[in-house]
Amino acid sequence: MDSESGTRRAFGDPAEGSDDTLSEASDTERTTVEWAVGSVSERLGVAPATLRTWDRRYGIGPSQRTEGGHRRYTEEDIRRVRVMARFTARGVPAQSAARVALSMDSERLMIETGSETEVSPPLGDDHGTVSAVVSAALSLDPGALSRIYQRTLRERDLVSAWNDVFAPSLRSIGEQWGKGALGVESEHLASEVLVTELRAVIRGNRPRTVDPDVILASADEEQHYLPLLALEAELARHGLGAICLGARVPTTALSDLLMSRHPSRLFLWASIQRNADEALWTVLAGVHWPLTVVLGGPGWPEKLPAAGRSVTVTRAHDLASAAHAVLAPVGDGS
Ligand code: B12
Repeated sequence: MDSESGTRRAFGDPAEGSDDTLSEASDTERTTVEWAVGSVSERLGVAPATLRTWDRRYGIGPSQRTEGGHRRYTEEDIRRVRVMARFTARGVPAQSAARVALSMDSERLMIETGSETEVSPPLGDDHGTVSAVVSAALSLDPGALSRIYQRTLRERDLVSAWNDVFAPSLRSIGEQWGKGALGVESEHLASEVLVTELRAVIRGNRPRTVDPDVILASADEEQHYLPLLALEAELARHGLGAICLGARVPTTALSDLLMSRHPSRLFLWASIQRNADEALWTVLAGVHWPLTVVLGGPGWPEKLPAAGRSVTVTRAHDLASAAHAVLAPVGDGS
């Protein structure tokens, strides 16, 4: 990479083409995430054409450009645009609004926009909401995360909230983490806050009685358990209270529970790859009462070992089908 593109100085005003949500730093000193016009538009609810005009006419725009000349906004650039948007919305002429916004230093911009972010989480369509989640995770902002999650849960049913917003946000966060664009602390925060909000749904819908027949667990050593909570919440909405054991349930403990209680339905989650020769399959081979085992997550082996004759093992590929399989009468493996 040559030095000019490395410094990302402003170029002319090329046509916008790239629609990337995030762009990664290309030199060693730049470690921040930058946002394309479309994403900024979704986050702030300001039309892309207006963003470009503010940049061209008043210098309220991105401090970065890609090598191809596409605009890239840093979080500070976005805060300045936010101030501009707030003033113009109140009727201040654009030129005066821009003068004030440009006079603000980093600290002032933080003060001016801190509370505003809290009042109106930047939601739009699904894509915008997912971007907002990722952005709040990146900024380590638990308040914004819970507001976005809560608002999503207010505006949609749980299955749609999970399928269209929460799971894509988690996947995007996982991808950004995989590329090194986002720290593991952001991943932890985004999931911790989601745990809290899903638990609130469970609490709000909790049936009077828990069915001791239904067990939900993450597999041995499996730390991921958000889908388990989503399922517990969805079952609760259908009036079914389950015993949810959470993450990393040792196979020995699961085995003891199965053998002592003889439940009729067991849901197991695995994000991380598992083996076909693990102890779980020996345990299931020893089950002699009607048991439906529903497996969720990408971690299960393609070819499943045989389980006991009275055991039906099915795979669920999404939240709705998992809920359907657990709610189905025992013996109905659909
Ligand atoms: C949040 C998170 C964490 C949190 C978990 C917190 C919690 N309370 O659950 C923490 C920080 C603890 C964590 C830890 C780790 N994580 Co992690 N994590 C994630 C993240 C971002 C979301 C997990 C999640 O809930 N996924 C739920 C959905 C979104 O998963 P999905 O696979 O897309 O779902 C598919 C299907 O299962 C189905 N589906 C979707 N939702 C539902 C719901 C139900 C009920 C059903 C049945 C199906 C279903 O549709 C999808 C398409 O097929 C994922 C990213 C990702 N893509 O999942 C990484 C991810 C799963 N983690 C990963 C890794 C590597 C780890 C660690 C090993 C990191 C480390 N080195 O320590 C440890 C795991 C240790 C262990 N032994 O378990 C990798 C796994 C790669 C792999 N396949 O091996 C991922 C994919 C990130 C990545 N891009 O690399 N993680």
